[in-house]
Amino acid sequence: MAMPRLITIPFSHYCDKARWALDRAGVAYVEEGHLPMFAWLPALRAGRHRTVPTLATDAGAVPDSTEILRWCDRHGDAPPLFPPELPEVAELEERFDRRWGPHTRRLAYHHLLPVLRARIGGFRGVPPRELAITRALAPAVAAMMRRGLGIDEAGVARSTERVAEILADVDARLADGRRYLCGDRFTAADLTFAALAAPLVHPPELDEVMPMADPPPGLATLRDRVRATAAGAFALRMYAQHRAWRGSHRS
Ligand SMILES: N[C@@H](CCC(=O)N[C@@H](CS)C(=O)NCC(=O)O)C(=O)O
Repeated sequence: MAMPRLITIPFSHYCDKARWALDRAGVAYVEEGHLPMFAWLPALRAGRHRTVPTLATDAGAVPDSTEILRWCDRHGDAPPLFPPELPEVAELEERFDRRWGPHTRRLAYHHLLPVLRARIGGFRGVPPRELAITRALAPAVAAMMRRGLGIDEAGVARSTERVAEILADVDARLADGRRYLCGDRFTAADLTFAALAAPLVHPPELDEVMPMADPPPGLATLRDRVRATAAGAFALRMYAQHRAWRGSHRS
């Protein structure tokens, strides 16, 4: 069997969700990183979706992060991310995918796009040509991303509300002292919540793929506010305790 190929935008939180599951499952894979928009073609070529992550395998493409987690349960050697006896895990995972990930991303890009040109660089594994083109066309790229991600006043206000809502839900869930969102073991719910929190909590484990040592001031303030919640601290703890890097992308 040829080694699976994971097509990514290296700093995308949905991509780290997939990479985390593959690393945890002990699956060897090669990562092929691209910048936003440049990832469309390779993703479409591998599967029929233009979004990343897309996992290209001998048996076909797995073009969605949740499907990649399920693929890891079938092909990996770690305890299942979706234990059959915990149907609640799939519900929570789906909720975080739809109501958390898009909003953490929108708020982070809202702060990052105005300084896009200065932030392009240091992404391991991205073709230098894509970096050069994105840097040269930074204002146009930022405008396209703003349109694509709905980054305007109304969008930012809606995402601010959604983020507060999910943080409050997760705070409430953790209030009884449980170690994980669905009880006493790590599942897809924990992995998905933490990975999709990354644009706002900046886990140090992602320094190489999502360099955030020096975020713009507005994002630093937001990061500090989110880290101060029980849910934000929980996301950082999931990274610290469960994010072992193993894939062949770590050259
Ligand atoms: N539901 C998808 C969402 C993935 C997603 O939104 N990927 C973004 C990068 S963070 C993407 O590829 N966007 C490109 C596009 O929408 O054209 C998943 O879970 O894999």
